[in-house]
Amino acid sequence: MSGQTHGSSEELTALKSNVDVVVVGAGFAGLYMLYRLRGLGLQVQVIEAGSDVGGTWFWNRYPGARCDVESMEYSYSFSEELQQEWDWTERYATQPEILRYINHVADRFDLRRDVQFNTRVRSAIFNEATGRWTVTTDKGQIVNTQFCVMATGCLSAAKPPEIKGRDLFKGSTYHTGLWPHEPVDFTGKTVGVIGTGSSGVQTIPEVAKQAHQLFVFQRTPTFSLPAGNRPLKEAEVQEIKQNYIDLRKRAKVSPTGVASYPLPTLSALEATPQERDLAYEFRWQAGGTAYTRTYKDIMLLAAANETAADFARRKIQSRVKNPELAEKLTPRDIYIGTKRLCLDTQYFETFNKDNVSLVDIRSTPIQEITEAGVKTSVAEYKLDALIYATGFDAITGAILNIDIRTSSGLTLAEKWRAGPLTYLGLMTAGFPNLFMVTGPGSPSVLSNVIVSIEQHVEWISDCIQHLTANSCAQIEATQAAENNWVAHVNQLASATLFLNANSWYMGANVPGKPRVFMPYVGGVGRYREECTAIANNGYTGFDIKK
Ligand code: FAD
Ligand code: N01
Repeated sequence: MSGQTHGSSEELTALKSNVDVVVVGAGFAGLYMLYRLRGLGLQVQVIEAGSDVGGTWFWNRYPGARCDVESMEYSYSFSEELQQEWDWTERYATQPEILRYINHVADRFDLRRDVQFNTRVRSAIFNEATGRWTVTTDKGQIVNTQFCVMATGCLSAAKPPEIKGRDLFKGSTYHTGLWPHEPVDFTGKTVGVIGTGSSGVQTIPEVAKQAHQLFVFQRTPTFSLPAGNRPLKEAEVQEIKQNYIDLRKRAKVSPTGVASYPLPTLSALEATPQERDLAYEFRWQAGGTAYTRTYKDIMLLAAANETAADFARRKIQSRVKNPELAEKLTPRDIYIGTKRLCLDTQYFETFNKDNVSLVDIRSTPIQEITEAGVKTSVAEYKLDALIYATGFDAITGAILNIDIRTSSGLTLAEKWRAGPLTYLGLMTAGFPNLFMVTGPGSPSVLSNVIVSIEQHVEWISDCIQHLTANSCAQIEATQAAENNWVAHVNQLASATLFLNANSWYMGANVPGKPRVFMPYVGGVGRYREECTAIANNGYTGFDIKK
């Protein structure tokens, strides 16, 4: 695969061998964690597999990559100076712009000097006798630390598909989540894309502009809305900046971490068909994933969901000229929103181009990758380049790629064999002083992730400060609190339609992964309240030791 670690950053620091906190990952989460912990006067070592900061935005350099939460909201809120000085140029920022922003943050707060790049954490072992963790890297380096923070990302373990013959292909191969740093030119090439989730939907229109011929291998048609991306006007940026503090406050207590999303109060089933069409049309034109928040019961009741799905299907059909092709691109057997809703720029219209062909691999499955290209049950597609837009081993993948265990032999992999078990998505019983940022059982990927990251980072740093101030060495989630939390998370999820989808939220995209709905659906605001109350009550549900 062409997307190894590249980049310019030197290894700026020698790895410290003894610290207060090891933070794994230097994306939005790891960098803010470092900033906060430094502010407490702690010795911190961040370890990052990539050659520079950025996480998601370092790795996902595929053409068309951009955020789907508006840039003015998809950014840090912790520094008023930072949010005033940075100018976003588009409603949904491109990957290069977001990466420039993260680099600016790293420089502005002088963060790089505590980050070891090009280094992957392989194991973290808790010594019950000393109460400290031993972290080992792929270079054989060892760091001894009191606390470990996994800021490893929910969508950072790229997942190629299990298709026979993947290594045989003689052309160029790419994964959207491991894209090379040098520009890739598809001009004049015959290209295949496997996967039509958010990454595929963004990259397909861009590759189609260059490729001589593009074959899109689609297993499941996708619900996607026009993003409505556009340049931001100076006046609107200034207006938001003048009210930034208020906007950020509203985001923090909202269900999704997005202040500008509506709080629906009406049921889709109480509206007339005409009223619904008007309401859906309004949301459609507005752009953004708030479409499924047009009514309060879209994600709860099948009949309500069908009204939103039906409108979206009609829109898809109006965007594709050939009715037979339009039908193949139209999702029929999935509730809208139960797989992450995609936002696109000209995705469906791209299939009207002469150089773009849809290969429906549900009716004609891929049998193997050959030296020449992709072979389905009916044809072999000869390709110069093959792009896997096949997603990630999400939420638990990056954490479980690290051998996390205790000296008495408890392993996280074994503990989570039937699905992740956490208290608040922040800690897991049996593993003292090990924190997760946006871990399973927290709102994470169902929210504006930066809002959820900031909340977790602040909670963790406040917790460490509390321990230090009270001369306490250790904190651990109790088994009872964890059991209750897991039951609560599952109970909330079971009242929604999410459990019906073969989604990565459910682990369904990874063979053998337990089918468990991993995020917390109760909303960002409600979740924050629970976390804050627990801390204010002296860390209820946690065992704290001197
Ligand atoms: P990441 O950015 O994933 O960073 C984790 C870092 O940890 C990575 O750099 C990785 O290399 C490193 N790491 C992992 N394991 C190890 C290890 N063992 N050793 C060393 N380093 C390790 N969210 C939104 O809210 N809005 C959006 O619009 C949005 N757009 C997205 C677009 C794309 C293409 C993708 C893939 C995701 C998007 N997300 C979006 C989710 C996005 O992942 C988060 O918003 C956010 O960037 C996550 O930051 P993070 O620091 O938690 O994790
Ligand atoms: O991954 P996905 P993604 N054979 O898992 C197909 C965020 N993100 O990288 O549906 C054939 O969603 C699979 O088919 P199916 C966002 O949270 C955001 O696109 O399993 N096909 C599907 O079509 C997003 O949800 C943005 O039948 C195979 C696709 O590959 C998350 O990251 C942009 C296959 C995978 O879709 C992941 O998105 C990008 C196989 N063996 C990402 N295996 C924004 O816009 C998988 N597929 C902000």
